[in-house]
Amino acid sequence: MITGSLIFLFQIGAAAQPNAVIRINQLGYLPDAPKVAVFCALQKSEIGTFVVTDERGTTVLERRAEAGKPFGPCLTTYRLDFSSVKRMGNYHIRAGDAVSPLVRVRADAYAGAADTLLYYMREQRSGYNPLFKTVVHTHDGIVVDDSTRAGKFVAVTGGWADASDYLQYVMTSANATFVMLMAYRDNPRSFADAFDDRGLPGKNGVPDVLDEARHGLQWLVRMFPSDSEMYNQLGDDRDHTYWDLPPTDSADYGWGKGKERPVYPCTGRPQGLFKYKNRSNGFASTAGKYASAFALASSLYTKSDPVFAKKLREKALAAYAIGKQRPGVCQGAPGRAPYYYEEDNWVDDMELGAAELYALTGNRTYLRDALDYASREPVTPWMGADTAKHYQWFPWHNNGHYEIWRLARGNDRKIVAHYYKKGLAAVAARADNGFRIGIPFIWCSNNLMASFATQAFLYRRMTGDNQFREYEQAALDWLFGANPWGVSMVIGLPHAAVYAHDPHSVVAHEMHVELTGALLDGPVYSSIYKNLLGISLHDPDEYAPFNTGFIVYHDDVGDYSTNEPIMDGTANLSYLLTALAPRLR
Ligand SMILES: [Ca+2]
Ligand SMILES: [Ca+2]
Repeated sequence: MITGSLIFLFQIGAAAQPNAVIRINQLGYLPDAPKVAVFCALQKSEIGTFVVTDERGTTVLERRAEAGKPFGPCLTTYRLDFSSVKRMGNYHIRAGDAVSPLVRVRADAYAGAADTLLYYMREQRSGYNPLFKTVVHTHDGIVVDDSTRAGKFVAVTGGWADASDYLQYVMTSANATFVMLMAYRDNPRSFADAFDDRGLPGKNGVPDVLDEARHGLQWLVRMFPSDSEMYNQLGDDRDHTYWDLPPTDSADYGWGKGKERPVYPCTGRPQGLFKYKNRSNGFASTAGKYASAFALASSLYTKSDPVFAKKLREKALAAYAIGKQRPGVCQGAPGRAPYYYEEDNWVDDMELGAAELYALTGNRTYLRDALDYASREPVTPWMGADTAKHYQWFPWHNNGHYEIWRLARGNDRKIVAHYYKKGLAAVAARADNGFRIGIPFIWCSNNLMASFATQAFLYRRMTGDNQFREYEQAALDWLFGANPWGVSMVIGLPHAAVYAHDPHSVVAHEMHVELTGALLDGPVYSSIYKNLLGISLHDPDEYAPFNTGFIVYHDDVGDYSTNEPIMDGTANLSYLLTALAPRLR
């Protein structure tokens, strides 16, 4: 086994030494979409034209390559625009000495991709977990950091582990739930039904995306049990002490290994039981997210489950009211380590909550609130910036603007479309390179990439304006292989052949399973990678020739900064993938 792995690594290492490569979207290109492959050479070089051949080897296009600016390890880049190839089929692109992988042009290039993401969501389930076929984390949890309720047991089993640790956050889980509901609402016929409510194989008459969203909703309901108890986080980074599996999680929170996990409420005050404190000063960032997920769900369940819909409506109204009373952020709570979710914005969350409550109730006060909140943060602040703190501006794009546009009329629609445009323009202004990428490479860069592409897609739908189409496509292509490493950032998508086989995940590592559907954190600035605590590669770096620039990516279990799958980012990508997919029925 070990010998085999070493040979495999050696072969990949040997194969990864070319002077020039052609990077493509391995999932494929839609016939009418812009189609660009990127030529990357590790030294200065020049090419003239590129050639596209079909399956028979017949040349279908020969064109001049468009020189681009260097990017990372690619000291030479050219953009190979083959948009005019619209006939469905398989192609290869040749430029200089480089040959591309198989290029797919298909109307159904994205069919089933969003359903594939759901495999990872199911694998991340707390409560009943279909991978382990047992209930995991059965003792959740005991309230901490609350002057009146500390020590109380609250029944909050369920939801999803956030990433490869087992911490759980309302911040990310409510957004994941919202996005999956939104994806279903806008594209109900693009999702399959092949799994039941427990996540086990077998259809149950419910689209699988709704099975997954409901699993999230049930946990969110438990985390907001009454108007005076709004919980925000389950577990803390003491979880990281042990490298163990969910059913045998031996984290010790002060009352013995494998016992109850701590439950953090929103308090409106800085939190942290030990040395490190966050900067919490309110409830609204969390309250708005509860309100938006509950309100949208209530609308969707009105006919199929009126009892659940009524409960969700009451909780949406209550959560929103709390957010109005207690503006400010309710951040992730650090434990022993300095890292936590440092969300600094809350008007985006209240905007989305208000928009969904307007959709649910028809009460125009909520629409006025939504427009007011929107005007206070027109652009999600990472857009156009070099850097940001960890999850400082979350969600990564503001779905609230799109939701307002769906519901409003006249000039209000133009206003929110213009807000999106300003953010897109700020990122595009930084994208003057061969890959057309303008996001900052902070931790979880793939989430920024997916959100930029989604915002650009929504803007295009809202306005018909195609001025950011090239950048939207470049961000999408990046996620599926048009990046310096030629790696699809989602594990196990059929047709996207090159992806991570050694993610930072104890489940993948110990169980020898592939985390199908998982979106990885993605490349980071090499300066970030070098300064993280306790990070090191376990194996030789098969992508070493491409890790010489300002950003790095490693397919290595030891790299928790670039190669860790992430739940909320995976869910966030589901909207765009289903919007690009054909209807199944
Ligand atoms: Ca189902
Ligand atoms: Ca926010």
